[in-house]
Amino acid sequence: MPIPESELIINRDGSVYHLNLLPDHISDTIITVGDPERVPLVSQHFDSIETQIHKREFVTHVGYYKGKRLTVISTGMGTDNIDILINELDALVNIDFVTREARPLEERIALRIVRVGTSGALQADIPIGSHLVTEHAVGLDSLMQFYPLVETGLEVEVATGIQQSLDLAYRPYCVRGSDLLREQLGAGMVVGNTLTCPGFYGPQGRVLRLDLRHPDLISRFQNFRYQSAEGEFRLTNFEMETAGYYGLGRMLGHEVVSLNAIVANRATGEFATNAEATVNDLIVKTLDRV
Ligand code: R1P
Ligand code: URA
Repeated sequence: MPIPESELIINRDGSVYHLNLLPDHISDTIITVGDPERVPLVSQHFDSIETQIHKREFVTHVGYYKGKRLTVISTGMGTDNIDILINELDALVNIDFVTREARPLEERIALRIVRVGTSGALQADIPIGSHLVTEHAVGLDSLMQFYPLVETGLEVEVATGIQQSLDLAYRPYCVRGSDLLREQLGAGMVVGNTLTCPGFYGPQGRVLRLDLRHPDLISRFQNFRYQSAEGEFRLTNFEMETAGYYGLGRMLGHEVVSLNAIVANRATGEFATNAEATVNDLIVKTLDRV
């Protein structure tokens, strides 16, 4: 059955609705960043840039790094944008835009999607300036209320434990990312479990003029532990997209990894004095490894 025009929206030039991209703009490895201004910070390292496209918060540069074709896209903030990003990227490679039919299962294309983002550490032993690769992501956002994500027993138990420790009305979701990409790209990085929050302030325990429902939210996150056969699980860092990437990546069959430049430490109360250098180091490391 062809996918109706209201569901898969194709612009007059044949590009997909929000990303504004054509299938030919998608390389098999895609680097994603939250901040649109970070896209040129990635592509400045390219040998050449063949295409630059911009719509809303989605800025895309396509080019070559040491002979390898790469697409870098900005997403803006939050898992609602990741819903758009991953669904539209998947449509670009796995749906025929003329017939509006999805590829048969055996012909599905698996993308490699690498998030290069900033993040705040939760634990005192993860210093500002470090790079962290996310093993499990825990989503406190509502995106997976709308998809049939299948979680492992360990993932359900971790998520249920976090629900209980925060006294939440709903169960968060927990998803492990690509082991392959974590090993390939994360060598030498802190391996962590990332909490994806539906906000930067209250959901990450920040108080400006509003009090928190749980004044001890940060210490509840810091002290959460889950013992499994694999060892002790603890939460290591905060950001706002990774769980959405991992959940949608799993369901659609794409390899996804989240790399985090640690720019804040919530245990010590510090913020980076040179966040740009930590981010640029992560960009260069990523480009050299993909
Ligand atoms: C908040 O400042 C933003 O920074 C982090 C969070 O996930 C959120 O998007 O990532 P980026 O630096 O990639 O945007
Ligand atoms: N991004 C976040 O979401 N939180 C932080 O503390 C830093 C960057």
